[in-house]
This record gives sequence, structure tokens and C-alpha cells, in this order.
Amino acid sequence: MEPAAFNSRLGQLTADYEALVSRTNEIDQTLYNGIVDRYRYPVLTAAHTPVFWRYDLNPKTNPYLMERMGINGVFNAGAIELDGKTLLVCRVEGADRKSFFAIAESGNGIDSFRFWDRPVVMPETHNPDVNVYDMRLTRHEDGWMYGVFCTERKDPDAPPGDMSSAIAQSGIARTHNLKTWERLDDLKTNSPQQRNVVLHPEFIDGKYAFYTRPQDDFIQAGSGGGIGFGLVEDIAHAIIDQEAIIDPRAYHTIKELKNGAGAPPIKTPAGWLHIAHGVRSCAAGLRYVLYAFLCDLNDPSRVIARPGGYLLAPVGEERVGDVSNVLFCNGAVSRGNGEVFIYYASADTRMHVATTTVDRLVDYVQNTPPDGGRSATCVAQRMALIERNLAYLKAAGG
Ligand code: M1P
Repeated sequence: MEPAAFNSRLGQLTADYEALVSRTNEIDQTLYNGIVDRYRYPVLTAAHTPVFWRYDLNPKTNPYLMERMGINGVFNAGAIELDGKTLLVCRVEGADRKSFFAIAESGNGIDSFRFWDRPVVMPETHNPDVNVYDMRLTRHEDGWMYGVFCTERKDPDAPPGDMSSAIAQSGIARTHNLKTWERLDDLKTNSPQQRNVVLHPEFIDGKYAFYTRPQDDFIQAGSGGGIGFGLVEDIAHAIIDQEAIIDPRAYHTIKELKNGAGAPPIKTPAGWLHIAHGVRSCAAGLRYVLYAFLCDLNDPSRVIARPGGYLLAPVGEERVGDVSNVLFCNGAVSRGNGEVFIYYASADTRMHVATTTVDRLVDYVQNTPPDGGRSATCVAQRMALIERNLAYLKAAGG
């Protein structure tokens, strides 16, 4: 490529990137349901990664200005507020299918997210991770910020020729600045597979408390599944001996196939609020939606409110991507002013934000009827709402 053409194309790439990362986001009023505001644009996509992560910018070594190392997606981000900024620790997936962590920062949490210049360099344990993803960030009362994430390795017992069987476990690292990380031992439990593990922000009975998701198999829950809870004495060598299922899977619900804890729970006056994901199977494959539940403030292993159905399901372009029909959340920010920003990914492809408040979420979890279990019960629940409304409208002269 002629130097002028090279420079012109590089100028265009840079201008397109700048236009994208500085684009203003706006509420999509058509999607408002009183519970959350959803937004017109995703907050992060593969195209938000810096041009210099993807292209070799030297015309001598890259005369065609080719994309040397493509990025496939930016999704499943942990979230935290630090020094007045919103930081997302994203799962960035290269074209080679390997994921890594990278931090994007925004002043307002709804647009203008920019990646820090360099991705996270996550130390390995003696047993190197093949793939790391889906970090939950917890600011713990012990003074550290913890990143708890999935570490995936090939199943050593996979039969020859089986290139898919994997073991998922939970990696743990901690930091004070999100720049340098200390890797601790992987979590040990009695389950052959662990994903979607979340560290509770406070000590419980003087111990570290984890939400877990034990499974028999990498994909299938088997006899396992459900959101579990267990205590750990020593975070540097975390072992859970006893894991109790606090939010089980259930037949003919949004979480019949599997579920998993999402963002670290948000402390509210009414209890610990969870935003989790539930999965069911259908002819189109697996459908992942987000749901909420509330745990007791003093005993976070006790669920005290379980609204039926989903809080958020994919809409519009969120439905389509690498793994279509998937919403996934592993990060939310509860701001001091009562606002809650829920960060969620769609279709294992891109990141979005939904904004709401602690008050609205508490109202939602406390006043949404639980799953009725049967069509007849659900009709009865809806009839009760209809009758109350008709009586109200009549009394109001409507
Ligand atoms: O592809 C959808 C999601 O699948 C997994 O979720 P779960 O552990 O509940 O099956 C995760 O790998 C997640 O990263 C992914 O978004």
C-alpha cells in the first residue's frame, strides 16, 4: 500500500474508533417498564477495543494495514466504582477464542467507555489456565478488591480425540488498584465443576462467604446445579467443605436447566439483592435470562424474596450474536445516591447497561409474585391483579 493510502486508511480507522467511543448513549423510552431503563446502544463492543490492540501500525511490518489480531467480542464484565469512575473488567475474546481481562473506564457509566492501554496481566497458578473469563469484582471489607473468575482447562480424563471436554473451576485474585494482581489458589470444593462463583462482600461468622454453582459436567448441571453457598477460612487457600444450595433449579421455570449468581449482591435496607442468570432449553437452544432475588441481611444464605419470571430478557439486537438468545450479568454498581447500574452482556458478544434504583429493585423483588408453578396458579395470580385493578378503576370513576 502506498504511504499516502496507508496513512489515509489509518486515519479513517482512528476517526471511526474515536466516533464510536465518544458516542452519547440515550435511554430507549420504548423499553421502559417502570423497573429499569434500557439504552439505545451497547456500552462496549469488539470495535471499542483500541486500534493498536488489533493492528500492527508500522507500514514496514504491515504494508497492507491488516488486522493482525482480531477481537471477537467484549462481554461478561465485572463492575466497580473507583475514584468516581465506573470500571468494567471485561471478558475480551480474541479471534483465537481465548479470553482475557481488560478494563474499560467511563465517567458516567452509560457511555464513553475507553479501555485502558493494556489488558490485565493475570498471574497463573502452577496449573496454567487455558481460558479465563467472567470475573466478578468484589470490594471486600478486608480491604482488598477480589476478582473471582472461571478458569478452564482441558479435562485430563477426556478420551483421545475428545477436544471439547473441559474442567471449569474458580480462580481467585486480588488487587488494590486493578493494575497489579495477586493470584491466590483456585477455590476447592467437592464439585467436579464450578462456574459463576461470587465472593460476598462481608465476612459471615468471621469467614469469607462464596456463592457457587456446582455441576457434574462442563455444560450440563447433571445431579448438581443451583446457586450454592459456602464458607472459607483462608482466602489464600480457599476450601469449601460444605456447600448448601440456596436457589435451586426448578422444573418449567426460567432456571430449569441451570442458573448462576451474577453480580456480587447489593446491600439494601431490605436485604442482599442478587441479579443472577437462569437458563432453559428450547428448540432454538439455550435461553439465558436475568432474574433477581433477595437474601436476608444477617444470613445471606437465606433467600427471603423470589420474584417469579425474569427481570431482563434479550430484546432487539440483543437476541443475536455469537451465542444467540443469551443475557448474562456478572457486574453491577450500586452508587451512593441510590442508583443501580446493571451491566449485562448480550449473546456473548457485547456489553449493555440498564439503570434503576435500589428502591425500585426492592419494590420489584418484594412485590412481584413468586413463580406460581402451574398455569392455573399463574392465572389465579393474574386474576387477582386484574380484579384489584378493575375495583380500583371503578372506585376511581374510570
Ligand atoms: O454462553 C452463555 C454463557 O454460558 C456459560 O454460563 P453457564 O456457566 O451458566 O453455563 C458461561 O460460559 C458464560 O460465560 C456464557 O456467557
